[in-house]
Amino acid sequence: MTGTPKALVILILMSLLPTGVVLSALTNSSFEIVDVPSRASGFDTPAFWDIIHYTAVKDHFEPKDLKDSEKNTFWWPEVKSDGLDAVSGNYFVLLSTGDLGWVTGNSILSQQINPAEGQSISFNYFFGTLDYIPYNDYASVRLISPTDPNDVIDLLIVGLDTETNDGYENYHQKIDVGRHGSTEGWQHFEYRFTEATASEYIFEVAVYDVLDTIYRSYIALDNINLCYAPEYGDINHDCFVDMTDFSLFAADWLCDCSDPDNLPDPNDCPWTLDRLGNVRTNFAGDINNDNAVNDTDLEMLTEQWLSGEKK
Ligand SMILES: [Ca+2]
Ligand SMILES: [Ca+2]
Ligand SMILES: [Ca+2]
Ligand SMILES: [Ca+2]
Repeated sequence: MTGTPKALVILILMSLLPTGVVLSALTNSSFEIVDVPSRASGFDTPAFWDIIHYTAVKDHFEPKDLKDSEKNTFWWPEVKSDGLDAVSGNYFVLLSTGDLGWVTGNSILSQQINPAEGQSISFNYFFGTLDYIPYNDYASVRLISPTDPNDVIDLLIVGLDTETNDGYENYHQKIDVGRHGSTEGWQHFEYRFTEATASEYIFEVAVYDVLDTIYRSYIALDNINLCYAPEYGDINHDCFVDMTDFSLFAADWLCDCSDPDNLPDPNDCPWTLDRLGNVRTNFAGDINNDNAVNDTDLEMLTEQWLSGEKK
């Protein structure tokens, strides 16, 4: 494989000039602003959001139920080793089916949005469950018309048996984490509004207990953006392609896991095996998602250079 020298890449990208405009966004979309006073220890609520039950601002998360003896039972890599930290800023929001003690049940977070055609809503999320089949807990992210509760866009559902359940066919993305499973770290979701779908909505995030309330499930969110995002290349998901993205890209330059029989040192190029035994890379620079960071990704990054909406 051949690669473009890094110095040349920097030269190409630096030769372009910045553009971009500031437009509307969600309020407290990175959960850095906390309502005071907090209602209970470890339970600070996010300002500017409507909440039901356990919806707390956190700077770190490790589930209370994950005892040492159980660590091999649960597939929660990342959270097991270091806990979960914020994607942007210092804080993120965590919804739980039962961490408040005096109340168990479904937790919901919502805020009204007014997207324009061509804008997208995107966010980073983590889901983990201590539960198992058939107690198929799940979390959902939906857009609901403020005037007609039946007018809904189902964006994301993540939990147990989400891919086989007949009730979930309208969701744009369905993620099944498996028993005692998780998304194995932060994931990213994006939905772009068309002329037909650009309208006022309630942006709603919820986590649900199913059948009983014994074992908890969690969804965490951070870095929500409503903006004119680039089609691709915005590696840190801040709506603009610039040097921050290039730095992340360059760190993985020429990492290649496309051949499972010839894998690089995981200390040089981050990869792990997922719960099904498949190679799972974490290459920020892999823009076309082919498990390799090479000239193809560089070309894509260059195409989108300084595009999007600078904040
Ligand atoms: Ca944040
Ligand atoms: Ca449960
Ligand atoms: Ca960016
Ligand atoms: Ca690639």
